[in-house]
Amino acid sequence: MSCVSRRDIVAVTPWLAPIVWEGTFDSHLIDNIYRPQNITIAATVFAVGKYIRFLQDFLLTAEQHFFIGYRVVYYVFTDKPEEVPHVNMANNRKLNVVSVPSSNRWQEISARRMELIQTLIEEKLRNHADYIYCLDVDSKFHGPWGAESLGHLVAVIHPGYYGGTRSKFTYERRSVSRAYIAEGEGDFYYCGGAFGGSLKGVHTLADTCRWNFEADAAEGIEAAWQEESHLNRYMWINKPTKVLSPEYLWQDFKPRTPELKIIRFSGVIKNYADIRPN
Ligand code: UD2
Repeated sequence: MSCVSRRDIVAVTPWLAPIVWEGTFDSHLIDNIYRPQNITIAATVFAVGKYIRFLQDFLLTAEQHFFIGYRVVYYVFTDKPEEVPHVNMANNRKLNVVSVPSSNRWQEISARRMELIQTLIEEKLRNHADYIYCLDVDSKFHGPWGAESLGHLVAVIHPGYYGGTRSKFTYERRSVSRAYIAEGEGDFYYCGGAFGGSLKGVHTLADTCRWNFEADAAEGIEAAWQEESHLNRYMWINKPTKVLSPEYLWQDFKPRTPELKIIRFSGVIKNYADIRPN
């Protein structure tokens, strides 16, 4: 058994959900549970406008590290289907392209993801996938991300806030927004760049966040961090059944801290002025 105990991190939430860190699980044992179930994992990734440039590295590295040995179907949402790179994939893995309109506001691109994920689950995934992970494209895999991450509702602790105090979390603080979290409330600050779970778990999340986002928009309100704010509100009310440590979404510009024995997935350094539509 490759599992060792860790004393330097917290590995369980107060509502008794595991917090997954390297050294807290035995991947061989977990694979023995999930491989016989013949599950399919869907992965969504948005590559709209200039973000198409990140897709090749995302896919190449996912093919080295993301659910290796499992059936994986990528859904790439893009306004540039002709620029989707060809990446060789194992037999049990494939890629589908979904065309979406271009947008002049980056906030809208990131925010519409919930609606598109909801529709994808309703129209394409039911009976075709068991779990779904929704990932930022401006990122690369560096280490294994596998079945240890599976759960009904899975959130990733944002790398910028895992050590900090709750008062510093950038939750939406205006009570007029449906993403509102009051001072003194909230558990972790989760990232919008990676989340997932069972189809049912993610469908309810996407549906709720979309509804709240649109109801806010109808009143002229945009939450501080768009869908990330709505996701944080959702995860506070509906506790995730599994929480992934920042190993599952680090940021390349951040110096690695001692708790981090491995980086599995991480956001690349980017120049916002260069890649966002405005
Ligand atoms: C944070 C979140 C991101 C999202 C955003 C709030 C992390 C690490 N990142 O990142 O997930 O919650 O805040 O809105 O948690 N995209 C395009 N084209 C664009 C703009 C965005 O395809 O022109 C897609 C793309 O998949 C990208 C994602 O939207 O990865 C998020 O946008 P971002 O990376 O610019 O957001 P960022 O880094 O500020």
